[in-house]
Amino acid sequence: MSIRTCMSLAFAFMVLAHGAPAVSAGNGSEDPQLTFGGQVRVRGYTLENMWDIDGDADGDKWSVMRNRARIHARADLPRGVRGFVRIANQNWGTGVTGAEGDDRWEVDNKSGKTFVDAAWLEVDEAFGLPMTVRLGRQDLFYGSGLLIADGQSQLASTANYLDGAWLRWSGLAGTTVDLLHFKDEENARADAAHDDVTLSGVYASRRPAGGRGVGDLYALRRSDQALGLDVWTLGARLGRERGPGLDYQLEGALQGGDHAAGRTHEAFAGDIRAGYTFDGTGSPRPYASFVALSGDDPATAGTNERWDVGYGGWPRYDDLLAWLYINLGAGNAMSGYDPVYADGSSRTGEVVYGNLLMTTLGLDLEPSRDLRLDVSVSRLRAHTAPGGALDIGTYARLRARYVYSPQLTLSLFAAVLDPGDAYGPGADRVHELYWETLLSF
Ligand SMILES: [Ca+2]
Ligand SMILES: [Ca+2]
Ligand SMILES: [Ca+2]
Repeated sequence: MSIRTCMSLAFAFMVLAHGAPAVSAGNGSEDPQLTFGGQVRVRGYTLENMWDIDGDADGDKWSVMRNRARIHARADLPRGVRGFVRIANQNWGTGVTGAEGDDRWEVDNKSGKTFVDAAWLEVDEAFGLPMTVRLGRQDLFYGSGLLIADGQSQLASTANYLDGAWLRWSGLAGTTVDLLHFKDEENARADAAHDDVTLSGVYASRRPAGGRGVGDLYALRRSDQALGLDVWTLGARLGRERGPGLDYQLEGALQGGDHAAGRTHEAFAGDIRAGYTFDGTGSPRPYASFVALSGDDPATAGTNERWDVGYGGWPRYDDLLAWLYINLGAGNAMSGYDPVYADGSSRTGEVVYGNLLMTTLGLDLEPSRDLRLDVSVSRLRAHTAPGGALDIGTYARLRARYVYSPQLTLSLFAAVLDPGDAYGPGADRVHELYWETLLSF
C-alpha cells in the first residue's frame, strides 16, 4: 500500500468520524461509537557491539534516530460487534541501508513503507454464548511473555502482530479458555512449497474475582514447514500479581516434537520471580528473578534440547538483550559459543532466546507521581556450550520514565553487557542508550 493510499484512507476515516452519528459515553450499546487516535514515537539510539562484541569493527556501531507513527480507528457497534484498524510506519530515516538485511524499501517497520499494523473484527457474546471471537491481524500477549509476547520479532520486535483467529470462552466464573490459530508466515500461497509458519493451541487462565492470584495452563504448537519443525509446548504458571506486599510467579514449560533435519526436540524453560512493594515514599519494590531456557547438548546429535522461544521475549528481557539475541546467522558473535543459537528460526532478524540461565536483582521505584525508575543487574550464563566456557556476562540496565502529561511520556534507557568467557578473549563491552518521546492521542 502506498503512503498516498494510506493518507487517503486516514482522510476517509476522519470524514467518516465527522459524518458519523453523534455519540457520547453511556448512550447504550445499540448506538455505534467511533473513536480515532494515533501515536508518534521518536527515539534516538546509541548502540555498539551488540553483534560482533568487537570494539574495532564498527558494523554494529549505531547512532540513529528511529521514528514510528500510527493512526487507528475503532468502531463499537450493536450486538457486541467491534472493529479496529491501525496503520503504521516505522523508519530509521530516508535512504537507510544495512548489512542486517534488505531494509531499504517496502519492509514493515524498517523503511518508508506504511503497513497495516492491526486490523481485526470482534464479536462479544457471539450468538448469545459466553464467548468472544476475534479475527484478523492482532497483538497477542500471554502471561509474562515467555512464549507469546508478540508476533514478528524482527529487529527488536517492534511489529506486534499475528494473523488469525482467537476465541475466548468465559463460561466459568473467573476462568477463561482461549483457542488460538495464527499464521505467522504464509510465504508462498500455493502448497506446492510447504513453507508456512503456524501457531495454534489453547491457553486457559484462572483469576478469581477480587484477588491477585493467577493461574495459567497452556498447550501450544508451533510448526515451521520450511525447517521441518513441529514443536508442542505444555506449560503452567502460578502467581500473585503486583500490588502492596509480595508478588511472585512460578512458570515452567516442557517442549517436545520434531526438530529440523529429522531430529527430535526436547527442551524446557523455567521462570521464578518475586518482588515486594513497600509502603511509603516511592513505593520501592526490590525484586529478584531466575530464568532458565535450555540449550542444546552437543553430545546428543539426534536430539535438539534448545528451547524454542516461539513468540516470546521482548519486552520481557529488555531492549539490549533483544538486539543481542537477533538471528543473524554467523554474523552474531553468539554463534562462537552456541553454534546452533538460531536453530528453530527461519528468518533473519527474529529474536531467538535460548540456552540461557539468567539471575537478576533489581529495584523499581516511583520517587514522584510522574517519575518511575527501574534499575537491575543480571548474571547471564549459557546452559551448555561445546567449548565449556559458560559465562555470557554481567548485564546492567536502567530505565527511567517521566509522564510529562497524560498524553506525553519521556523515557531513557541505558544498558551495558560486560562479556564473560563464553565470548572468548578480547571481547568488548556492549552498550545501548536511547531516549524516547511518546505521544499518544
Ligand atoms: Ca563492534
Ligand atoms: Ca505457504
Ligand atoms: Ca543435542
